[in-house]
Amino acid sequence: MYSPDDTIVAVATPPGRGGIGVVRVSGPAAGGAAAAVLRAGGELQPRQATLTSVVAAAAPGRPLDQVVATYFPGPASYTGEDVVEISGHGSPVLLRQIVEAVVRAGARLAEPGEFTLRAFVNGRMDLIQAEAVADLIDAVTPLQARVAFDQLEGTVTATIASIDSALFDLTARLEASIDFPEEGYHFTAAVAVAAETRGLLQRTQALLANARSGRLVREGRQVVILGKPNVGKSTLFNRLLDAPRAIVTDVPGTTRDLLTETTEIDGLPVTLVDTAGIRATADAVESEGVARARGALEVAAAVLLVLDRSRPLEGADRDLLRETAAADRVVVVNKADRPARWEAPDVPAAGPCVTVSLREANDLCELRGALAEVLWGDEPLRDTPTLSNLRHILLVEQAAAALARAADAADAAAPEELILADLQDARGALEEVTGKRTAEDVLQRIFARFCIGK
Ligand SMILES: Nc1nc2c(ncn2[C@@H]2O[C@H](COP(=O)(O)OP(=O)(O)OP(=O)(O)O)[C@@H](O)[C@H]2O)c(=O)[nH]1
Ligand SMILES: [Mg+2]
Repeated sequence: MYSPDDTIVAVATPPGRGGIGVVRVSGPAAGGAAAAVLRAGGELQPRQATLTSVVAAAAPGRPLDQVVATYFPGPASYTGEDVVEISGHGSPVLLRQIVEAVVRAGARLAEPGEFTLRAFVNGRMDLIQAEAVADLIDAVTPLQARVAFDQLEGTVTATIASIDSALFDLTARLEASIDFPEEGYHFTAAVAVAAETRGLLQRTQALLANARSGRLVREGRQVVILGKPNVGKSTLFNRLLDAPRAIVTDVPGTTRDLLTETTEIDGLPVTLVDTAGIRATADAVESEGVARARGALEVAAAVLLVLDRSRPLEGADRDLLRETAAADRVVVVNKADRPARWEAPDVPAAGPCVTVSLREANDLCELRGALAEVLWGDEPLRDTPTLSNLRHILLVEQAAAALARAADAADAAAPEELILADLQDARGALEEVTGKRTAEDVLQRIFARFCIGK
């Protein structure tokens, strides 16, 4: 990995123009680099915003911009190192010049996620919290942000750390028993080991109990909109997104490709996929679109099947009803503003069926409700789930399995070595969650998800 001796710099605010833009500098030479580019007239006072100007190394006489600079001395900074934040006007050109000036003063450009990586390496946060930073920044719903923030605050960290330290204690006693065999279970009795292990297993399982809803909050669900051409799929897509994202025309076969957008339903992220109307066609582009629509059905969590009530129900509609019968599905009977050619009960459809007019201004409450019901039913989403990241969930599951094995072994009064091996597996898995022992390639993969400046 990168050397911690380097001092790194990057623009920390998003690309584009804004009221302000922040350049972040971190590392042993942060203070020196800042002094070289700022005209602060003396050292920056720790944690005090200083109004000053920034100059380019090439032309020290002419300020580039007026800025506010703040110095956070390590170790009590975001990265644990000396950090200087320079807030200038949010112009990409200016911010680039400030970064350049800092680089000339001895820093190098930061890699993606390197500030947070350093915070992790310096023990300012564990891996759960570092990953929560990325989740918090990426959150698209308030619930996602809340779950991520809870993790950043250390809820999961604290639970795992306390299970891990109890495990450490238990393994230490078992190791002592092994080291002094003549004493037998002197340091800890087999029944006590079994009871303690079951207690830890329970706590681990409690952590997993709402992981399903945690994953749901973090990852959301994909919903594919299917139907014959011209039934109003793209109209539905736009209505649910509240934006005219897809082209809507009265020409059947308007949509050719898959369109994907994320929205929220009930505070949870839903990725909607608009598709080409399904029909047999000689047009090469359209038939590729139809193939993609069918492909989308295979990966989606649920289907919105749109039917047009103002036209007779055809074989193609019935085929689609049959093809999607096994899926989690809401049948949307559209164009209710026009004379009906058939009624909803004529549809041999299992599951919810909602009659609407997507063209009229209505709130789609019933449809959203039916979709929410199909997607997460009575999943308890109102309590903030703790685990949400699949990497964490899989490792905690591994720990739970190892604890269960250890408890069974202890029940059967198996040799201490066997029990110990399982307990150590459990510890290994838990410590991989927090990053206490995590392979470098795993770290690299995690931090590659970040943008530069985070
Ligand atoms: N009267 C009426 N027309 C509607 C309604 N919903 C959609 N339409 C019209 O139906 C036509 C087709 O709508 P689209 O949303 O493009 O249909 P689609 O299913 O995406 O069509 P393709 O992309 O061709 O498969 C457009 O002219 C819409 O304005 C409705 O509730 N009532
Ligand atoms: Mg369309």
